[in-house]
Amino acid sequence: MTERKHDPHADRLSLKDYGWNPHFERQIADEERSATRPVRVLAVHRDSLEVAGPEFEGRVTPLIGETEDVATVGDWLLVEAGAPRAVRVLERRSLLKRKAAGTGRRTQLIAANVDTLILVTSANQDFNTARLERYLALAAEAGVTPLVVITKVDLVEDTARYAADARRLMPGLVVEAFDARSDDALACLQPWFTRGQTLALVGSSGVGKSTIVNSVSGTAVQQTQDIRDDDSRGRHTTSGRSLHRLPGGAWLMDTPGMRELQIMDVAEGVDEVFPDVAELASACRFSDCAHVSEPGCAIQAAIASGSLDAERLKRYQKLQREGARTGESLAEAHARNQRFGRMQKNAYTQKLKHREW
Ligand SMILES: Nc1nc2c(ncn2[C@@H]2O[C@H](COP(=O)(O)OP(=O)(O)OP(=O)(O)O)[C@@H](O)[C@H]2O)c(=O)[nH]1
Ligand SMILES: [Mg+2]
Ligand SMILES: [Zn+2]
Repeated sequence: MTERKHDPHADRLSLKDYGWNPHFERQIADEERSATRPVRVLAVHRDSLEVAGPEFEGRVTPLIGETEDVATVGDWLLVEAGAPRAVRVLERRSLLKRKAAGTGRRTQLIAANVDTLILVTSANQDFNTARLERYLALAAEAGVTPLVVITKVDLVEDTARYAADARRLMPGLVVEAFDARSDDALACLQPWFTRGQTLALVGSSGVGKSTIVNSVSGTAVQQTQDIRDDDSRGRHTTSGRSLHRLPGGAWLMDTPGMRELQIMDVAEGVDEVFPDVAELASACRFSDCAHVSEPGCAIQAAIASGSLDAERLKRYQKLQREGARTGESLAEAHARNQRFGRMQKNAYTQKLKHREW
């Protein structure tokens, strides 16, 4: 761990530069202020966390606990002053998670405290409306602003069609399209990269997430895949998640491509992505309408009149079923988070009072 306090020449960033705000400040007990240091998790390794803050940066031993209680990339962590030990994770402002690949109900945390989620898709084979909607639901549920980026526009003739298709998915959705290897990437994304903002890139393998990180950083910080032959298909070039500070002062997180994105807890997220369908559903005669052959079904009427795409209804229902199967309600999750935050805080303040370590 590097103590930065004694180096007057170090280009010291403030807590705010790392993304700190009153939401986190409020969570610190008076006793903790002198005994701990807040740091941001930049990367998670097998047996250590890479962290950085105004007062130190380096590696700390991770906390042990349930999936949601351990630190993930983007988290704010209190570490003991003078010792590389994590004390507790501060309550998050946002949490992106998914159902871990394969079967079972295991959760995988993707990123914490992200302000904007950049959904990356390429203008060729990867472009898929259902997948984009899935990512949009993930962002909506986590309370994170989505931004759609379409890469590889140099490989197709009609970029405008892809961008228009994406814009139709959600009211007010911002869509940018560029060649990720060019200066256009930075030019298009610059307005989003303000000091202290945290952004994360998600999308399938090979769409150009790491290429974007490199283009906007001005250096090759992330490895990208140059040749994708049949042998390399399915292999991910980026294997872990990491947070990078950009020249303008924003934080950008690269993630490995996700082959399977299972949504959790998306009941509300889905309605936000499909406000048209949700609104029609509320106009059905029966509140438990299955939108199949019920009399007075507003959705079937809209499909018959051509104002709603039957495929869009199917995708909406699929995401809803998935969310209902895997999710606890938002209120439940929130209550659990708060309980957890309070519990950790109390345990730690008690410990400080009795100095029992
Ligand atoms: N022609 C073209 N190639 C691109 C563009 N963006 C990325 N590529 C290329 O696509 C390949 C994959 O890019 P990466 O940035 O490694 O993709 P990734 O999304 O990080 O992939 P994973 O790390 O496996 O998830 C590289 O060869 C890039 O040079 C683009 O806009 N146009
Ligand atoms: Mg990558
Ligand atoms: Zn109906």
